[in-house]
Amino acid sequence: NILILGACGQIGTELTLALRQEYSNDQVIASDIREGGENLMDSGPFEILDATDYDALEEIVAYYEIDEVYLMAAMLSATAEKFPMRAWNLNMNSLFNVLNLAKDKKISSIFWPSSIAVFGPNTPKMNTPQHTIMEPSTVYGISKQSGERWCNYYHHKYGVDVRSIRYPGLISWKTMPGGGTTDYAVEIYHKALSDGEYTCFLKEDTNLPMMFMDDAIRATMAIMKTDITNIKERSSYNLAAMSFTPDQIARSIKQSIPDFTITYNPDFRQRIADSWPNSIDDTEAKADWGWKAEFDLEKTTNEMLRNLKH
Ligand code: VAH
Repeated sequence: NILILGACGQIGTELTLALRQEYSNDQVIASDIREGGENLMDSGPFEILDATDYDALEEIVAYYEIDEVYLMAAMLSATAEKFPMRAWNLNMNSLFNVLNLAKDKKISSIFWPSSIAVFGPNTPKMNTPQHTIMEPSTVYGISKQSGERWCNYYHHKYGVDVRSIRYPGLISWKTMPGGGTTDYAVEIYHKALSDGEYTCFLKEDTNLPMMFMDDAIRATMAIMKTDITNIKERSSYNLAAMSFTPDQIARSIKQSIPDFTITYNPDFRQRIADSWPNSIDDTEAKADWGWKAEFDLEKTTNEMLRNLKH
């Protein structure tokens, strides 16, 4: 059976629903520190669970006979800057809990999300390669870079089958994101429909790697399904779909909502965004497990506005 930690989050919600489509509802146990939306709660087993509580986690793994864990619980980049020690505790101790369950053969495989946040100000910004300098300047980025090192260590030392993807900024409509720097790219669609205008907390030319959630979910399920011999990167895989600036996403929205206006009022998140790459080279994900993105900015905007209109 499958257990998702952080099932109420931006990725966790859609991942749970997608896995319940793929497998049977009762095989996919959702858990989070708090309850989620009814579509999540009504579609299968749910447990209130603190991912940093090893004993509680071990009990749920035994009770539901879990063999695969998706660890989607984390504190994201903006919030982590406000609460560094809480972010480190959540992001790292939840990872140690699942890695140690696998080391002790209590579960058989793990998915753990990394992020483009592992890259820092002196990482090459264009077509950032899989292997390059990584000096993250955010708490979140430090936790993700350290998490990658631990995943790689547990695989090579204990044979743990942990697989990981460096997600770009993710755009989705089913659940609001929580505390990320790329959240502007979700908020802008909601505000365009509700207010016809949006004040963006990043500068208009801030070019960031982004991905529509359907692509991210498909990649996550693909990497977990592919034959273990295809997984060559045991830190985390670069993954790419598109890159755009606030100005470009605003223009794509104006195609459907001509009167939409955007203004810019950069805040502390600008410095976080400026430390990240502009675009990502995902040659290895393409070569090792056949990755191919399907959503560009135009398709993303159409999907977001179509689904948010109701
Ligand atoms: C964040 N959405 O903004 C996350 C993600 C690359 C960005 O890690 O923190």
